[in-house]
Amino acid sequence: MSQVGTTEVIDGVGILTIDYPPVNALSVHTRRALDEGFRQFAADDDVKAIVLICAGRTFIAGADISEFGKDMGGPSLQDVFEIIENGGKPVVAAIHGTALGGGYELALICHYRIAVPSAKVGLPEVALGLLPGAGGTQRLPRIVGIPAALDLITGGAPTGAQKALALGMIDALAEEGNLREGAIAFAADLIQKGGPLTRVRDRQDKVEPYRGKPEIYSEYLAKHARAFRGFKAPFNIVKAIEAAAELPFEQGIVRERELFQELVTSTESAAQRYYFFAERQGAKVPDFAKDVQPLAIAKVGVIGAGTMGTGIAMACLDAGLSVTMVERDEAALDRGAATIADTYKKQVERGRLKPDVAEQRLGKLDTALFLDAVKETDLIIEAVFEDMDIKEGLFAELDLIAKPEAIIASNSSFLDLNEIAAATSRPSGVVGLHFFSPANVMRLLEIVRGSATSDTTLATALSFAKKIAKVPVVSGVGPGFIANRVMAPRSQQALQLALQGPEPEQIDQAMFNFGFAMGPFAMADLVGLDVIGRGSNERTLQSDLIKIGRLGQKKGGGFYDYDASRTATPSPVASQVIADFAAAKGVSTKIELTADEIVERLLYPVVNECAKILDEGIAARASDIDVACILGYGWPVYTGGPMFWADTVGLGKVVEGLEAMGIEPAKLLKEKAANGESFTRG
Ligand code: 3H9
Repeated sequence: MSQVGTTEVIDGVGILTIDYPPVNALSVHTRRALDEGFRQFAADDDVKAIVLICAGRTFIAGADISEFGKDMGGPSLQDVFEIIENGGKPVVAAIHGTALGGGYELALICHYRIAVPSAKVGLPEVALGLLPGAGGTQRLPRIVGIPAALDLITGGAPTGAQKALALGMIDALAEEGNLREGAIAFAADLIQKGGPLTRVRDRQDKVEPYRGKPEIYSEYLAKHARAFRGFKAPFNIVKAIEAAAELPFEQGIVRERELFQELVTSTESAAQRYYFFAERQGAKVPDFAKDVQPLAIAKVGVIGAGTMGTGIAMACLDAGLSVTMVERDEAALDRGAATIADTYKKQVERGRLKPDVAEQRLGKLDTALFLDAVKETDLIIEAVFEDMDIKEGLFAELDLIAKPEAIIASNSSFLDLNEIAAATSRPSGVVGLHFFSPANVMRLLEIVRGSATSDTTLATALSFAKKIAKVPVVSGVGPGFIANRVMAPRSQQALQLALQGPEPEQIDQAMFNFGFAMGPFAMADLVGLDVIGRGSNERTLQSDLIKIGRLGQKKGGGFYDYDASRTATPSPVASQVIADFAAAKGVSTKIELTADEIVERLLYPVVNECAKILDEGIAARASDIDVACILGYGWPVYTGGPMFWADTVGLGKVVEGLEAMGIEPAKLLKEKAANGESFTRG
């Protein structure tokens, strides 16, 4: 027996324990251990029933994602499934942690599933641009029916044990902490009862009512058109589930296999699998001592009760932390506190939050008008007006008030963190925590590492990010840090292009088609032209629009005209302002571009900025930039982010495109293109 699997027999129950850290993924080693274990039990006449259980933090969390696209070797999943399903002995999957993807598909092959109440089960392959390719699309509908299977598999979210029991996804609950005993007792009971074995594949009752109803699938796709846009996997998932209703099981499996194969070889899935690991890389800082212990954070001080301050406060409250929110202006403080209370109230009304949990969270919020109130907090996050003098003054004050070991963080989105830190006597305890708005919703947290930020401070910032369920990306100090800096050229290029002929709606449409939720002009109108242009005295296209009261959606017009329900239509007034501005700037060349050319004009310069930021060491890895753009700017995940996308396009082509636009390609970009290298592959 390999080290990954151990077997033992207790009173006729064979117990196979899989131990392959960290998540017992179905690697070649795990498959081998399963194959050997089940063969051994099949040959052992003393074994009348089998329990499959896992050691460590979780049941099998799926296929080994790092194996896709490689020669897998060893027994296939199909081989393993065959001996479990048709081995003639009842098999009970004993689930703790998360039984996901291939792990839950394996549990579906077993004749019974028992789980502890804290366990979760599900088929999350859609997030990797895949579909469950080991029978999940054929077996789950046979348990839960077609409509539920559509939601569960295209949504991908894991289902908690209680709900899973109600849906039939598991058969029984074991006592928390007593899974092994519970599963053995369950198996012993099966031996006693005897009787024929039930296989999920043979069940028809849940799919029969949906047979011959193709409209179910077309209506489902139409209903979710917005969410599925640009992705490949949801469409193949729907086709596979339709096959579960329409085809005999064996043929359904063949169809699933074809549809899986299409996905696993697609660029979209490669991008999404890359992104899975990229997200987890962010917390691993390359030049950083591994054994540094983070400080404990229980109480957080938030300075500023504006949009950012209240969002940050809620992100902390949501994670069970105590928050003291300070604002010098009483009315602003009251407004901020009311916003928080109101947000929780709405979440309760929508059934997203239990009333007692909302109350607990609000119970952990203190408000104060004086900075002194944060003197006991472990972490202080400043979210005041973006002005260096104000920040320096505040940090000098906080330095005197805060506990010596407290960490003081700035939420500034572009100011120099080293300068801010220098206003204190403890620059090693100062770090940037750049949240994206709304801070309680957006998952990205840029952690800005100043030149004096200590490893302990950085480790604490990283563990704080995990605590509040954010994805951290560490950035060096530089204007705009990572996401804002690399995405800035997209807007600049859009504004320039608009002077040369293409209308804002044509440019926005090209960005929408690429996969962004909206283009730069629609985005500017949403945020407000006055907010975007703040701090600049130059004459710009935006300042010309502002001058005539076109501040964006809130004023009924910006780059677009808006009706009362804020629906946008192209604006002849804005077009005239653009034409006048172009004339004033002496731009007379008029060009016509295709949507693809617009994408190149707007996004190649983004790639160029990414290369610069990587070369400067502001970002440690190309994947960190991709994560920042995907989570901070809604860059479509199925393209993998700007760096992965540039590799897909070909760096030589990007260099040529930039040169044709009269933009000097970054040194690193040119080098990589010349050497045939990539940013993200291999
Ligand atoms: C599939 O099953 C296809 C099938 O239909 C079969 C087709 C034939 N593989 O997230 P964490 C690593 S597709 C390889 O930080 P947590 C992860 O990279 C798969 N590695 O922990 C990390 O490594 P490191 C369907 C994996 O406690 C470490 O484990 N399954 C895999 O926050 C810890 O991960 C999924 O999509 C994997 N499958 O969350 C589930 N999973 O320490 C994907 C994890 O070096 N996994 N790693 O950075 C998850 O959702 C979470 O990892 C889980 C644990 C909830 C399990």
